[in-house]
Amino acid sequence: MTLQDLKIKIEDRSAKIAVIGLGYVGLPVACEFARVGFQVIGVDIVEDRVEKINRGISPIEGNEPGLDDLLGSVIQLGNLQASTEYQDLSDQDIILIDVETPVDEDHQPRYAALRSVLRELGPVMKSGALVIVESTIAPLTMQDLVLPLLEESSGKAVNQVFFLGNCPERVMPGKLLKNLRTVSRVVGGMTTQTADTMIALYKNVVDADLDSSDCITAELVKTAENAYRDVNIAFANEVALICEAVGGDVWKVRELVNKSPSRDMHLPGAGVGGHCIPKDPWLLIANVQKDYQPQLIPTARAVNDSMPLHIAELTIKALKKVNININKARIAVLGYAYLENSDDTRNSPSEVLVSHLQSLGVKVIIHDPYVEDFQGDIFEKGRDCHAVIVMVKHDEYKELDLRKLYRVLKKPFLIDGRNVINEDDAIASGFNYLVIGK
Ligand code: SAJ
Repeated sequence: MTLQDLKIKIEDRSAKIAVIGLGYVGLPVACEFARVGFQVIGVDIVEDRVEKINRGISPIEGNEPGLDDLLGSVIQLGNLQASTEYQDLSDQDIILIDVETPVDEDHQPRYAALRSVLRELGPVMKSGALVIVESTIAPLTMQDLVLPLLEESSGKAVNQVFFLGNCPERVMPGKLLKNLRTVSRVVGGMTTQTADTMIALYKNVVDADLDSSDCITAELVKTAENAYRDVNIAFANEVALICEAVGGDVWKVRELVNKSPSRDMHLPGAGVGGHCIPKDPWLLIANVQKDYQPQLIPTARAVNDSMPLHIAELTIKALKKVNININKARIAVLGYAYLENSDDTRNSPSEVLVSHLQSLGVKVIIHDPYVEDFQGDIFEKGRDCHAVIVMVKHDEYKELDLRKLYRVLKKPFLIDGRNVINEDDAIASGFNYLVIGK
């Protein structure tokens, strides 16, 4: 089948779609194409996940508005079914790949999942199929890894017997479906005709710009947009550290800096977590080391990764002033998720803080209203603590009853890593209050 034939099948929605990887990206994508009338087969290696999905039950934790109902209805409709078998993809015209693309300890991309998908897919993929990688990948991955691996495993030639492109996802936990529908996408095709066909596909589910491009541009945009955010957060964090050193107030400084035109100083804080921002900057620079030594991006990562340890330092110094030995201290950490009002703890700065404090012999008690293991009564958790550290700006912490908290603590130290607590209230309630950047 030619791309022209495929485009016609897309337009009358008779094209058959497969989604490989039914996680927080793949599952909503599969549901969306099924919702608009395509026949979709989802493939995932986790048996339990496949079984749940076929029963119309979403395996995704956290609150994803609309997803549970949508999944139930497309399963009911029969437009979506999940399987663990690649063989079930052999008749699919379009194959979307949404598997994890993490980086490991030395910040190198780990493409084990992507490689195994390409190895399994090649032999079963039909002629004329269009394969689209939606996972975030380092620039040059399409050209140097995906294309050769797929040609080798399928024995088919790209742009002749199968077609290839990448369209990086731009979803955010907590609003997966909303983002999928309303955020623009860069559509990278190995050829412009491939990109056009991809746009015809995505037009069915995306109500935003679909920017036709080539594969390397799509790889660069996705990783650069997240590196942009990481560098900006690092800048805010460095200004906060400078303010602490010279006796400034970064919150006042930030407010006034942002009054000057085209400034957008981000929020300083206790660190940068999540599944995108800490990872994508490393993907952006992964394949350039031999030609150019990036400095700003790795340094920004180091600044952001140092913030949880800086919070620990502030706490240790405060307790030392009143002769409390850190290895005798009992400290409550408020917030374990990486992001406010979320239960997602991936790469959480709190994880770094807690293990560092525990390595110093501190007794750490964790509270987080969204994370199952750490829910419970804040005041019970705070009882007899020498200090409380706020690491996440969960809404609940904004209305904390400070007088009540003061009464249960052994020592009234309050270290605020996100500028959540009102300083005047904290001081009026008797706290020794410290906020990052001041
Ligand atoms: N953070 C700061 N200061 C800031 C902003 C964030 O310290 O000014 C911290 C947060 O506390 C968190 C981490 O950075 O620990 C990441 O926060 P985030 O707001 O960037 O949220 P994410 O990780 O969900 O990022 C997603 C990304 N979306 C996609 O990859 C599709 C990112 O591209 C978006 O820019 C971001 O959401 C967003 O705009 O909310």
